[in-house]
Amino acid sequence: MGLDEVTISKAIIEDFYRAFLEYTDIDAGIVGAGPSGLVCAAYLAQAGFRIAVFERKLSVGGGMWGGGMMFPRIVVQESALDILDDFGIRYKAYAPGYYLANSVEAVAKLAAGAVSSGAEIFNLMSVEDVMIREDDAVAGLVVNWTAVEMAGLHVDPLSIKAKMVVDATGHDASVCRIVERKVAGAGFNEGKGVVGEKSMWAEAGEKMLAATTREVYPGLVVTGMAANAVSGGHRMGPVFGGMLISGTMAAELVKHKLKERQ
Ligand code: 48F
Repeated sequence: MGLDEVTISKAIIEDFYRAFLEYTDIDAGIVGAGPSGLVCAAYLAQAGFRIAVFERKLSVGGGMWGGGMMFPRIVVQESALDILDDFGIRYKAYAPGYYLANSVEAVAKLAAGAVSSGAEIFNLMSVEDVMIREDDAVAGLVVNWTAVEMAGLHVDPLSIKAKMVVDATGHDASVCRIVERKVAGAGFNEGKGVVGEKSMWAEAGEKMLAATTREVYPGLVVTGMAANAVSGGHRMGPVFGGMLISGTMAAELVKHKLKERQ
């Protein structure tokens, strides 16, 4: 049988539009497909929720791809090994309490885990705004093609209704910054706004994540480095246990909120 280019085009267009339509009304929208966002998406989708991940870049994985200074290795602490096991990511012991994994394998398996659990990843899409409703809660995301943003084209975005939103945008904490900027007098983050992250201190940053991963505004949970950036936690460099655990915690918080509303 021959190959027909129009059939190939139709297959791609039809299936993508079906998915895009299906995900205009979701349980949770995860912004950012770095490690914390992917883990969060995978566990929520596994629990049966309709989950979409919006990633600005062509590639998923955020800051995990590049390992440490482009050496494609990451360090993971013992406390997060069960998450590596869940995703089938291999690791080896390096020193007591320190484990090593290949960053390319880790990203590939986190993404595969999220997708095969049922989450839909929309790459090349940037979240440029949120929807806030009368009850002063985040009620959705406003998205556009990253190419539109990069080219500075004047093209209006489209909106996605989401019961919960997760800011997993890393150091930028970009969703939280949008809420801070646009919701006048919202008292965002207990009135402090986005504090910004502090300098490198892996241990302190890791400890803070347990407290900084939280619902910072009604309907908006923050995870990963974005969580520390919002609350003034330290950056941590290429040690990823905290990011993975924070993604798990965010998934639990979102699950709890969604179940309350059922
Ligand atoms: O930065 P990123 O990997 O966030 P993370 O999950 O992990 C942080 C670590 O990679 C590392 C670290 C470990 O100690 O410090 O930095 O917290 O992934 C964030 C993703 O969000 C995307 C961005 O392209 C990246 O892939 N992103 C950021 N802003 C937007 C966005 C936006 N407005 N819309 C869509 N995607």
